[in-house]
Amino acid sequence: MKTQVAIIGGGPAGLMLSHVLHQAGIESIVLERQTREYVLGRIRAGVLEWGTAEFLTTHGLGDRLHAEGHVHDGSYIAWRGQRVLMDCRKYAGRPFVAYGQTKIQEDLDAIRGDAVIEEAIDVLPHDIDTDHPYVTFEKDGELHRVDSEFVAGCDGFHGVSRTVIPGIAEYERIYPFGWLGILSETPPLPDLMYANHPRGFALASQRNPMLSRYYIQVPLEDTPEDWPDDKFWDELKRRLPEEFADQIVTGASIEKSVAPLRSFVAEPMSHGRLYLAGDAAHIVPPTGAKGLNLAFSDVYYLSNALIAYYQNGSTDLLDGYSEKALYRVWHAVRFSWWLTELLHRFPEKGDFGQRIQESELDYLATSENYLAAVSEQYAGIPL
Ligand code: FAS
Ligand code: PHB
Repeated sequence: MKTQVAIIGGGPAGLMLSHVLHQAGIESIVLERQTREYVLGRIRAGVLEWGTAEFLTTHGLGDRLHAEGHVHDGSYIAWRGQRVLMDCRKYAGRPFVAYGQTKIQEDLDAIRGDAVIEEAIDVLPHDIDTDHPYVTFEKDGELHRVDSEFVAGCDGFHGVSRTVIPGIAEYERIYPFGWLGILSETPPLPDLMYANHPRGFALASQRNPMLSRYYIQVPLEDTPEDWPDDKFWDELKRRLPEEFADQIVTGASIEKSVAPLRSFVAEPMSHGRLYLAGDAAHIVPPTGAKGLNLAFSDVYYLSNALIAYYQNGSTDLLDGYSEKALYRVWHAVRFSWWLTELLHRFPEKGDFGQRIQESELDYLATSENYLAAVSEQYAGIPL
């Protein structure tokens, strides 16, 4: 097969890149290891920065997002009976949208699913240091080859693309706990709420008026089986302020999973004709709700660079892609690390650590400048 851009990975980054390039008349083929059903069935992010919502809307993916997404001015942080609003609309001039990644994947699949070769096994990029890279893969027991001019590595943290970049630098922090998340067909709290509590972190989030998403911090070795629904609801309610715990409508969980927390950045994000985007190059703990938004900001920069190349032969944006994307990546990685350190229980830091966190939160409640700075970062820096 022959194309202009061979894209490895059919998650939000890979499909959005293929779609934006297609709209600009640039061909691409997307190679996805899993089945279409598997990719569509994953439960992940739920918060879109306004810039991401605008990027999706500009490219024809705004209808259901604006019809079913829930626009929020900000999210609450609660601790020791107090709470503050990280008010994105007030301090950054733009709100955010609660809209599930599952729905975005469905919207992208509907508009660009035909470009995907699913169950593509042993995908491997070759000759990325030349002007004629190609990608090989196996499907139905047969070996296939895609000749291209560029390769985009959108294959997530466990993908192959990053592994073929020689001498890549990796920066990592692994957190000593995970997030146990559940989905329940119950009405959510009106706003998102992050809670710091001596028993551990908790988050109340949402997908739609009858679909709630809740998370609690758990030891990494815990499994969903260790947390029957009743035990989960009891623990969640203990960690949220009483007046909100009383509002929680409980019910049977329809999904329950534990996600490890990690901060990770790979540099550079390009080598020769291979360009990384999304989780293939960086991972953030979900505390700052930045993971999906960073994937789309990478695609925003990379698609602009490829379109400029195909429209006027300019390689300036391609040459500057890694540096430009990494500036926004480190900004989000730092904010997500800071919020994770502030809101989670670190046993090794003891009660002194808990008091330090609470004192920082008290300062957040008394300093409008500090709250404005935090709200601006939660809103996300403009693309
Ligand atoms: P993805 O991982 O979504 O997609 C990569 C695709 O490449 C996958 O479909 C994979 O099957 C495919 N692939 C991998 N290796 C391949 C290979 N060798 N060949 C071909 N295909 C290959 N973010 C938040 O903001 N909030 C959250 O609550 C949140 N929860 C998360 C929970 C989990 C369990 C995970 C893993 C992530 C979560 N994230 C969350 C972050 C998430 O939203 C990611 O940032 C987002 O999915 C990144 O999109 P992609 O870069 O497209 O990577
Ligand atoms: C979610 O709704 O899944 C969600 C929301 C905010 C976060 C992380 C996850 O910070």
